[in-house]
Amino acid sequence: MTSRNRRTAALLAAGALAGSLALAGLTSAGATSATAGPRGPGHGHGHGPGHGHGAREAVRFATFNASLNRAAEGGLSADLASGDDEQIRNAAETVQRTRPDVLLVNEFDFVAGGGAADDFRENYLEVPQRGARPIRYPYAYVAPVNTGVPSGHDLNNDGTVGGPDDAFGFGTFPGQYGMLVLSRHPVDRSRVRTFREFLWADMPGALLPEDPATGEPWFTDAELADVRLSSKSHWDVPIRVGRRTVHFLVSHPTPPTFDGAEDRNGRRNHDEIRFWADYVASGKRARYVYDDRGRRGGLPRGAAYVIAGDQNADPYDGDSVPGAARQLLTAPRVIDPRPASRGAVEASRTQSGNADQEGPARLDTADFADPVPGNLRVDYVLPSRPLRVRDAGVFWPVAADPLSRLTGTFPFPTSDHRLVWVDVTVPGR
Ligand SMILES: [Ca+2]
Ligand SMILES: [Ca+2]
Ligand SMILES: [Ca+2]
Ligand SMILES: [Ca+2]
Repeated sequence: MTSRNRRTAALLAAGALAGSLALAGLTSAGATSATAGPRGPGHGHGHGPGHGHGAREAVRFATFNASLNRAAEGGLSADLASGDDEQIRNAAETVQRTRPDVLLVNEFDFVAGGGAADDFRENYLEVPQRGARPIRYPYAYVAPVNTGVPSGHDLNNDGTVGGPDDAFGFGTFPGQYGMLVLSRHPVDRSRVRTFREFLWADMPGALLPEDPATGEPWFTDAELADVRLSSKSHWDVPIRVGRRTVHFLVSHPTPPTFDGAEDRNGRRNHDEIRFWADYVASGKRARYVYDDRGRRGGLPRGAAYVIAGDQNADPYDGDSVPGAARQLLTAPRVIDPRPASRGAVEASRTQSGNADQEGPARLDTADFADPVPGNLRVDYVLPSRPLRVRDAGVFWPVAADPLSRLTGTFPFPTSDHRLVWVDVTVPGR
């Protein structure tokens, strides 16, 4: 109740400020569109008065690994409560400048009860950050994740049990690197499906690792009976857009690195990505799938979906299992809008190591260490037919753009990842 009252008060305050800052908001929207191309954020996409019929129908889906994780449990909550954490302000401003309608935030520590999601909205997103217009998300979805949850097994085979590498997903405390969905459209909560406890061994043809020295399975039978596929979680979050439902399929597969020759993380990354490819195929291919309530099967046939998240896999470069990212790019009915930025092209020229890469620099979404792995395309927003793509982009301004202060160079002011957005229209909404 206390939280609800605070929230209402904050909303009223934000509303009062919004009027006086409308001019500043319009000015900055112009600056943003210059960084993201002629049809970038803030242009031809509006919810306020004065926008055309077509523009009002577009829904902006986005993914942003905002690096809102902290080293210790409770750390993020404290920073969210303060309202003046510089990095969180930058993350909030990034969202305010790009204005997604439906947003996945990766690396947002899970806090039971939803207090972190409330504080992020009240104390940051609904507060104007450096002249950017506040943004209000009436709907949020958070749930527990596997990171930092002790498995009770020696999963990394170092001879001892315990620590972040033996958890169901890498993490130093339960919930570290969690996920958050924010939406301006209603979340159909009763129909959300989560796949946190799905067992890796229950995926037919799983790429389960072997010990390269012995050729024996990396995991014991007892471990395989417990080892979960999802390093955080996989959520099917139905979003109601008018009369239609769009399934927002979100996850954050483990990085393929930080392992050994057995490549247990690379293999898990591949299969975490494969999960959605099978799920959207529906029918026979998805028959093995079960959710955390025991319900079997994949997406309803023909349903509209948007896959979103940091997949930790580039179609061309980096350490992921070959073909891992392509599983999504070639999924049934998927559309790859190939979101791009000029900032990524500029970064590939000014940083070492990217010249030898195969993938087009303009599609990069993360500014990783150079020369290895270099900058990669790892963050995806992939809509499906019957949705229609209107526009897409990556928020990565060139250095000459004042908003490049939000993306920056290492050590990053906000995150090593960039926000990726796609505008779609929903037929028959
Ligand atoms: Ca261990
Ligand atoms: Ca590996
Ligand atoms: Ca880099
Ligand atoms: Ca690249």
